[in-house]
Amino acid sequence: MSDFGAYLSACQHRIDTYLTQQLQTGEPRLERLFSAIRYSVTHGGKRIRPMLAYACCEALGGRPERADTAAAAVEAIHAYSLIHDDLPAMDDDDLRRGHPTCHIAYDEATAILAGDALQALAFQWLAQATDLQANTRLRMIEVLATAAGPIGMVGGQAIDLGAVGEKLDLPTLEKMHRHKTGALIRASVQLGALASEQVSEEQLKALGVYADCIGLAFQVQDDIIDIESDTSILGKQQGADLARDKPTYPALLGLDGARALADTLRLQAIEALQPFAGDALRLRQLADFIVQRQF
Ligand code: GRG
Repeated sequence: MSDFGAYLSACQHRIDTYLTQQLQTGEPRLERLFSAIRYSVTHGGKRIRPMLAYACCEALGGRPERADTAAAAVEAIHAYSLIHDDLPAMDDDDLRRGHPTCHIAYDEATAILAGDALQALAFQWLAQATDLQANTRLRMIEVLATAAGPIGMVGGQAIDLGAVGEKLDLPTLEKMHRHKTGALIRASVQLGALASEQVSEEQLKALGVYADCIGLAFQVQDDIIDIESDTSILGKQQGADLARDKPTYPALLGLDGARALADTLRLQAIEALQPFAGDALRLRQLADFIVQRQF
């Protein structure tokens, strides 16, 4: 395994252990709810957001344990968003990460509550992280609430739902993704940086540029992976027909255009890390990983 592969595995192990510890209950009447929460959080997932939080904290000289709460909070919000996105009222999906979705494995009411609980837990964990200064915790709560709420992820989901059946142009597609997926990726970077408790406003600004570039690159690559898997299942013509009907980057730019955009964003992200020199190795590698991943 490469050095970076080992780093990813170590981060995944760290956050999985931390989340599993946090998501236990001794109350028998709450066991079904906690079981649904653990099922949704611990059944797979690349853990890109926690990795960004850890890598950012480390780039600023903070030890990984300082970023445990930040990493867990962003992953909890991400897990809640996937549970709710899969519900019949939204995407109505039966499978997530190759397993039955939460409302199929449990039931719809439990899935709604599991998502609600994860959202609340994210903020509870941040508020209770007494190893961090009170003003750091307050700022982290503000950053995460803004990213998750109506001018962030929830707003992006609303734009997406409101545009069903419409042909979106490139600026509208970008706006939707900057809210829906980009906002939480940006928060992962910001929370990791704040957890170091030694980040300047200038460094936060540079990391914001990095995060915006990788956030969009993440979505472009996600669209590319979707088209490539449709094409390998349905064949080239049907895959291309399906691709044209969805508001995606390959539909608007062609597959080669989308690949070029993802790479341009990757390079812009890496450029934004210049002030951090060698300290940002993991963040550079994560930018490469986000664009080169095939899953
Ligand atoms: C329901 C409030 C609410 C919001 C939902 C993020 C979102 C908004 C919906 C997810 C829909 C989706 C599949 C978007 C594409 C990009 C994306 C977020 C993919 C999943 O993220 P990964 O690849 O997932 O990091 P894993 O499984 O690795 O954790």
